[in-house]
Amino acid sequence: MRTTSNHRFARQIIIVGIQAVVLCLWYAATLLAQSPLRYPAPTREADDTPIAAYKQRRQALMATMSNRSIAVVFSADTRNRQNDVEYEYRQSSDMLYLCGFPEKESMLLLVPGGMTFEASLNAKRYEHILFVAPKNPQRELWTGVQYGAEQAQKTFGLDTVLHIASAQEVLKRIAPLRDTLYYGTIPTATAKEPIFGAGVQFEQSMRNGLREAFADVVVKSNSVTISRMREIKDAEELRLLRKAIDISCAGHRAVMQSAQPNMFEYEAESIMEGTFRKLGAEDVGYGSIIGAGVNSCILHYTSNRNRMKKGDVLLMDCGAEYHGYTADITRTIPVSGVFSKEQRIIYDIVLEAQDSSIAMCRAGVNRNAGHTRAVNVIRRRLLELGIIKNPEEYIWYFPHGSAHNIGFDVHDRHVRTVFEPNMVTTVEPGIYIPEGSPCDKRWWNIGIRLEDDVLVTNGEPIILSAGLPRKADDIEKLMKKRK
Ligand SMILES: [Mn+2]
Repeated sequence: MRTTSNHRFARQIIIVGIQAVVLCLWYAATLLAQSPLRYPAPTREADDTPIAAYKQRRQALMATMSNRSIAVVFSADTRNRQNDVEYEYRQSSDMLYLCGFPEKESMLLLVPGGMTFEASLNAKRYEHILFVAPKNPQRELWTGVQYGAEQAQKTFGLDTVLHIASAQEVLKRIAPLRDTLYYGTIPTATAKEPIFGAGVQFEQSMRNGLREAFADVVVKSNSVTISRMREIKDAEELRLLRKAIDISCAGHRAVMQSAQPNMFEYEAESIMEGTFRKLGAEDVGYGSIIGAGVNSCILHYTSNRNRMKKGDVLLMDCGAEYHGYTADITRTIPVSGVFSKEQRIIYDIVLEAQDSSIAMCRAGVNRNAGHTRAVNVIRRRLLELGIIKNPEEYIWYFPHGSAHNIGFDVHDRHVRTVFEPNMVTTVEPGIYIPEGSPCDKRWWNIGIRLEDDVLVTNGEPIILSAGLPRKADDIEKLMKKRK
């Protein structure tokens, strides 16, 4: 008898306890939802791309489309680092190019000729439509201010800005009236599950979904068309790219003026990237490659954890990102301040290869011509030095291509095979001879790459990174001024 009533009593206590906890949580949630905290809208930096330039680019893209088509452009996904930590968000390059809107969970819809949202005859027509995440004070408290639809429309000059939740509905309204739906680069096209390696094809499944929803509409990617536009830089792009390049040159210069034997590669990295940040760069355009000694022979060495020794060369392939645009610059310097005889010989070959390649960055020239020239120089010189016995062995020591576009991406997509004015390409030959290579060991552990960013014009190529010493003598001269 007694035990049953004890039981009943204990159960009652538990129930009351649970009710109290639920009540407290409910109260806290209610209070939080009524939080009076509000953040000011985000602002754009004064020197960022003018809104008119985005509009011009969108109109240029729409000029490639018929009035029977529409196009969607996606924002980037967030990338998970581990557990509940995400990598810092960076907008997709196509969104940055076409509207500059920086937030996740957004989408651009282009409707040549426009669409209406009302039945009336003189209803307003919308061509440039942006979808954004709604403003949410709880989210803003944790991860920063958001534009929200209203402010985004004021700031980015689109015809209208709607909530991302309405995107499907709007597509259902307009797509059946058109014959083609273009989509741009999709943020995560494929993924692999870890055991059987089966690919998850997001692009495929999105396309299938669209084809099912809009049976009579042709669904295809126009990311090549957008890349083709991005390949020729407009005046605003050149201005910001130059800024990214100038900042990057300053970073390289700062390391040249402070590198010392016994320093760690990561100390050089901190000087490089610290300078980028100090000069206003938001980020690096790619992981900094800073390798001394044998690490100079690893093309994409990014751990940067080793100590540099007196006789080493230090290879630095680093570029700052400024307002979305990235530079891509490589210099190789002697840790001691003076190149050894062998290092100097290899350095001058790479410089000769680079010079002969840069000379080919001209409108009308095939973009492989420069690389062919660089190969010819390096092959001939390596044969002369007896480092290779057979001409084709050059590939052991110069195993990569030596030119690519830069812009929003450090490797901007190539579409044209022939140079045109206002393309910006890198020129980056290199020679890498790690320890154990089948040649005289006096050449071992010399890895040298030189990379500059070159603007193609109607006349002479312009080396945008020319402000940074490129000749061995000039590097040694600058390094003499070290503290
Ligand atoms: Mn490069």
